Amino acid sequence: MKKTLTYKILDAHKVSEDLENNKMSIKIDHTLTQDATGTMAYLEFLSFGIDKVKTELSVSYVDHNTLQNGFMNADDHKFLQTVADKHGIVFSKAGNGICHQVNLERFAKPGKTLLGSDSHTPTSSGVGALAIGAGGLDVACAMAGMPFSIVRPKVVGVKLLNKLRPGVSAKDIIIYLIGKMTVKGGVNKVIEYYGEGVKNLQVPERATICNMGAELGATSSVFPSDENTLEFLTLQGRPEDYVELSADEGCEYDENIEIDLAELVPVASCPNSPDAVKPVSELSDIKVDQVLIGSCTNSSYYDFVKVASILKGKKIHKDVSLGIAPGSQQVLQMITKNGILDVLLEAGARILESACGPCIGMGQSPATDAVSLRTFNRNFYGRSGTNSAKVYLVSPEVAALSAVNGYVSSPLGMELNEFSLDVNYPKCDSLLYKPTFTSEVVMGPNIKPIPKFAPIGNSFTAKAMITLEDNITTDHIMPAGAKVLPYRSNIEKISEFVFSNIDEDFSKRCLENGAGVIVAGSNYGQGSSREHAAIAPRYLGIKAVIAASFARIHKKNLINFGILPIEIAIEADLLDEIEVSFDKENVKVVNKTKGESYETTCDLTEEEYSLISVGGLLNTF
Ligand code: MIC
Ligand code: SF4
Repeated sequence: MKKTLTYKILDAHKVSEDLENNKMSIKIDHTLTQDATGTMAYLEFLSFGIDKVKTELSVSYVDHNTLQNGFMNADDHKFLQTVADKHGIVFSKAGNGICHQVNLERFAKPGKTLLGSDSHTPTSSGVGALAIGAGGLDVACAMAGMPFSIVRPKVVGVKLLNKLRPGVSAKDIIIYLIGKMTVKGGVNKVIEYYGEGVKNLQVPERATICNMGAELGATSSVFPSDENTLEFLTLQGRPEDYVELSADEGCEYDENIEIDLAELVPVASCPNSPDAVKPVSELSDIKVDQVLIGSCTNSSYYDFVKVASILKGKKIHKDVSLGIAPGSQQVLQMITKNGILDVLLEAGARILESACGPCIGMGQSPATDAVSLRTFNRNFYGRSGTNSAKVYLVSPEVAALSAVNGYVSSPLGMELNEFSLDVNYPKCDSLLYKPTFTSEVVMGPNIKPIPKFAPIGNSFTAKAMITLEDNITTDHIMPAGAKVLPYRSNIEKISEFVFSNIDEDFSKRCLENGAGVIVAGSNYGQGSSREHAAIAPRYLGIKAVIAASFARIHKKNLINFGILPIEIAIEADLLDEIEVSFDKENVKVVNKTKGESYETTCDLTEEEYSLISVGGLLNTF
């Protein structure tokens, strides 16, 4: 049978299959963690009592919490470094760059499976790996050699034709696709790219597209590995990692989409959702206050070449603040050597650390009501740190041109690339540490043990602690940013902030009531992989989330921590009394306040059901 590239890789890693429940489990070759999810992941890994990771390669990055306002972040970094050294994990120190950019440069290999405790892990699929985002506990299990289970994904074949026009970017391809498929259109699907247009995209462009496939809710995205991949890996000094990979000619996809690259125009994701897409030409009367170029989506050398060719000899508009965060030390070294940094400085850019920074609200929050143009991947409500800010997601070309003009501007037709791409990439690995197995784990006062949770039981009555609309993000549930991120290793403290951007009293209300349920619309928990969005509500007494549908990673995180995800749309108001009873087959929900009752099938596998029954995965060890 002719196979898609997705199933070639999945089948080569298949450990077991449960066709009745449409699930499969796969062997994981590589893992990555970042600090904001990593401290939990390693606390979980340590609880297994295993000496050395069982993967081919595991890398621990520090890139999110690099602000170090107080001892908390630095405590986390030390913990991560010592765990890595002791247990056979490569450590990437703060300053080395954003996990996905560094992983693409230094480690990603075609044909390998990579599981990362960050939703943008699929960035590494740009070289033809199958890279998947997951909660920290799933990654901890993979490091312990356990298979990872997924819903057998549908494969969406995206055929790319022709070539992008000048001024149109890989970012426009993925924003266009998100506009078409919406933020829930990719749930339990892999987006597979093929067609003659693929060869016109370099690996960094493919990585941008795979990165933002996370905004479709997709399990992963994948590109074939071809001569461009070989060139990229050769420039990175690791041509031996190359394997040619593609789908079988004539294979069948579950869904088909065709994109003529030559017809695309610059587009933007408008506030506050990546799928609120408009052509940039329709936004030209919007005055811009801030422009930020960076994040794991667009911070490659390739991106800065284009930015510099727009900024060369120009000054940014006096009312605009332009921040630049190169994705890695390697990128920073390259732009320094090749004169790009000078161009950026002369134009008036502020140079930020090679880290996630403003993408996760760690600094650079815009002014009240300000318009911020970002080359990032998420513009969810409140994520920038300023609830009233209007954040637009755009390509580096749109960002750079708009920074000069002071208004949203379309670069369509602009010939770019004055700087050579043919450079020797510095193998700047001075902040990467191979394990020496000599450290003792250091747990500073910021690292608190993970709370133990009792099982929720098969029937309970609890009040609706909050009622929510569709597409609630993990940024709504468990906000990030400079104030909250330092507490990622302290569940009791971080639980004070659950839903705090939209409902200040949530955590107090939960603690007063002792137990509760969350009622929501479709695609609940979209966005990040942060398992804190499950653990902290569980800590506050949440026993079930009743939602019309769930995002993939968040649903798994809920199950992992013993919260029952119930997939059904119900009517409820705040503090309505909700009775839940369930067994292996069925779930019954009664809104006792309204006198309405609902029934649905229990769509948990045998294994998931037993996890809920014992109070979560950690109780099984
Ligand atoms: C994000 O982009 O939302 C994050 C911050 O990288 C998260 C992980 C986290 O919350 O720590 C993600 O994408 O999974
Ligand atoms: Fe970091 Fe932003 Fe990428 Fe998340 S999306 S990994 S916060 S740069």
